[in-house]
Amino acid sequence: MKTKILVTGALGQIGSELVPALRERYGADQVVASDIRMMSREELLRADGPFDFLDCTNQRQIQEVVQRHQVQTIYHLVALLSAVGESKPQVAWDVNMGSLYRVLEVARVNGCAVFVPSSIGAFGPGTPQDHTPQDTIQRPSTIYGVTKVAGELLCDYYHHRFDVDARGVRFPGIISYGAPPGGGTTDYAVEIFWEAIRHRHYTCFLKPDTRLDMMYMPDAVKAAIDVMEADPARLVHRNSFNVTGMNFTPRELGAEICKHIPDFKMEYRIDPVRQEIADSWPNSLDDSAARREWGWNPRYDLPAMVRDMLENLEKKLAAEEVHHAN
Ligand code: AKB
Repeated sequence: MKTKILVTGALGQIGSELVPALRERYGADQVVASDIRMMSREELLRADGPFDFLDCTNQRQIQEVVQRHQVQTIYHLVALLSAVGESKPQVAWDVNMGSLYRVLEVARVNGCAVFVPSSIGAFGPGTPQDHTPQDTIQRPSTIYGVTKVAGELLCDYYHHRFDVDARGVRFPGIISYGAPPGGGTTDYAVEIFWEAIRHRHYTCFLKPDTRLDMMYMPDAVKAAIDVMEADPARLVHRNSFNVTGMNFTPRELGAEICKHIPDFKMEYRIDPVRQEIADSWPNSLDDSAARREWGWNPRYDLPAMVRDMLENLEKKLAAEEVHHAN
């Protein structure tokens, strides 16, 4: 991979963990973090490399940052997620498609490679629900999904038409203890850990048997790096590869947490909007194309993820309490 890297949406759930991983791998100065939000004092203190304010719907700003830092690869993480997208579809289109189009244009002019995350949201009610194949029906029913399918196609177009090295993966729900996700349908699988540790109780907005694929953040970061480092000669697909780490329902996740916190209790108050979105997504993905074409091999299953999440989140919350007490 060309290693002068720009990450957009760097302060979000994925960006805040991808940036440190890229910096560790390629060098702190090689990775420019950017976001439309300015960093807080704590974030500034923790930052160990360059940061730029960047509104990705403004092509001139992207061009200026890419030129100033001589960027060769762009990780474009800016996007509104599925549930928040449904509450403001026009904004979701403007942000998700407007920013992607402008990033691809800047990449075309400057010869950059581009990573773009797609999602299980790129599938819809007409897609085969179990072991969803790499190449299949994609007729999503959310604006988020529409932008993800259109984004996959646009990335392929820029590759065929302009030789832009655009690659991506279809992420399932991502679980992490760093920056929280915002406005996703799979967010329950993150919130549940905070509530389990703090209150021994979680009210879930999806039905107990809603089965979805998920992935622990270290595997998501690994996927984003590995697909960009993959030998292009081996890639039959590009935008975007099915990837998955594990598969569970809210009930199964709750039962796994109970093994560590025996008095943990769950109840259910269904959010009809997010339930309908989840029901339109696959139960499980077939990620064999990613395994075959670039060696995708996740490290965390459900028990390993739950153990690691609880251990690290307990430490993080304890450290925050000490910090607030001082
Ligand atoms: C969401 O729930 O919207 C995202 C996703 C699966 O793309 N986490």
